[in-house]
Amino acid sequence: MKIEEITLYLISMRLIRPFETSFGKTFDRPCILVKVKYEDYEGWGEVVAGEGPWYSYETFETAWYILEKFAIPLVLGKEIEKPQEINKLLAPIRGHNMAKAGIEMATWDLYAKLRRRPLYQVLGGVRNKIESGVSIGIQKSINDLLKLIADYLNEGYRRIKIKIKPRWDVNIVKTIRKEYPDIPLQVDANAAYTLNDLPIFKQLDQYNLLMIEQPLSYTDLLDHSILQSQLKTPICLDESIEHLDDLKVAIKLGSCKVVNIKPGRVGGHYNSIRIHNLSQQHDIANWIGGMLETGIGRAHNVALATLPNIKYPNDISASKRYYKEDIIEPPFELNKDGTMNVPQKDGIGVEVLEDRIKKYTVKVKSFKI
Ligand code: OSB
Ligand code: MG
Repeated sequence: MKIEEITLYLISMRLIRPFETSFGKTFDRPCILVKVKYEDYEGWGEVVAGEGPWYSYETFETAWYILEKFAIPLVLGKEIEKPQEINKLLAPIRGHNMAKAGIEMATWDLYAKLRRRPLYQVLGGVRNKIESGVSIGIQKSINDLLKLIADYLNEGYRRIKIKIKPRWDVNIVKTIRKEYPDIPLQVDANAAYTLNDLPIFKQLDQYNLLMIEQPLSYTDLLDHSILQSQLKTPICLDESIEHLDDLKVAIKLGSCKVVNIKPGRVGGHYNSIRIHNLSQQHDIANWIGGMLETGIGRAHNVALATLPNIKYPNDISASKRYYKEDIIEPPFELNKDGTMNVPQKDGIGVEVLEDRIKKYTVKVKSFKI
């Protein structure tokens, strides 16, 4: 196959509820959608870079620039047999994984549609339902947080993750545990602490948390290994693992026991699978993280969540937990038991609603051979 045309759409989606983490608050989710075409087939991908360089250095504007100026010229019109080859074509570009992942994942969707198979099977998935958890941002008050937790548990979500930051941590967890001694609960610090905060982690360690996600700096695998050696709660790395090489170091140092995989963060499905496989060989459990994706990115995440070493509920929630209307049909819904069905149609398995995309489009550009 050959990518004959690529279209980029910059869209902006209003979140049902602003999402606050230790690095800031998001009201509107900007995102770039990528459509690739070959003959009568199309594949869709999503670039998860946000408004500012907070979660990673990429933003939707740097991603657009890298795509238009460097990535698209490297792939357009090249004969490829498998989507893995997109990785090689894009290798001259250092970093910018989210920009690369947009094209790479769209190519996987295209490839699966050409082969007339659902994406999850092409990726090596082994289940047709996945487990859903929910990630709850920092709230105005602990009461607001408790109310949201009650609602989400009612809907069936299998695990609650809360965002923490200095002074919104031990007390919050303590209060939640008073009300819910046994629910699967985890915290995500988005790199807001240092080793000087060891006493805070020692306290968090007493609350039977499923894991503590990205407590320390996004570049510091060494300090994570020191922290992990002092805690019984597993550390889960998110921001720190951008490459397979990061995982190799983390394994050698003992920096974590769990790795969340976000295909955008690591450059797409192929790198996600490689990180998954190396994790599996070293008894590091995986689950799939989220970046407040639209239905397109969500469909890709659902497909990845069917891989065998996915051992915890994922940050893959129902469409309506994020957006009033999704840009795909049918929207992703939660089963009463907290699982989500994996689409069984070809490719990402959901219909992309181009009319709806138009409604949210800020900018669009097509590139042809
Ligand atoms: O660290 O997991 C994170 C959203 C934006 C940026 C970083 C993170 C998140 C989430 C949201 O936790 C998970 C979701 O999409 O439901
Ligand atoms: Mg995280």
